[in-house]
Amino acid sequence: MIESLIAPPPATIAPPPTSITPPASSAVTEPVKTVAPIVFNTTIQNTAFQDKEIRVPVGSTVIWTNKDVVLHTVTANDKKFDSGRFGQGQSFKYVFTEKGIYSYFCIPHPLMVGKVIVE
Ligand SMILES: [Cu+2]
Repeated sequence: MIESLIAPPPATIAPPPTSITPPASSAVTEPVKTVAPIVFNTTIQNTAFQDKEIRVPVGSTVIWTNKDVVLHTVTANDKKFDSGRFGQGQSFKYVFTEKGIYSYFCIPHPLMVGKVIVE
């Protein structure tokens, strides 16, 4: 038995997408508060992060400067950033482009901890 091939139906042309209208209740909009990013300088001294909690607006840069003679790191718990070991007088900087809470520690001294809160 030979079945004749049935030709596929002609491709239908999709209707143009309907334009999305904004909701009518958009008259009251909350003002968007934007806080300009800052540069926050902090130090590592006496085997401790001197600012345990740093609160900055999104887009801000945090600069850690090591005042100790021993090497330290600034390492995010989730490894999102890691300075590597850096010595006295050296700095590490990181730009926080996303809101969130960033907990970090020092690899040679795991009891050294701190966090950056980006708002
Ligand atoms: Cu350390």
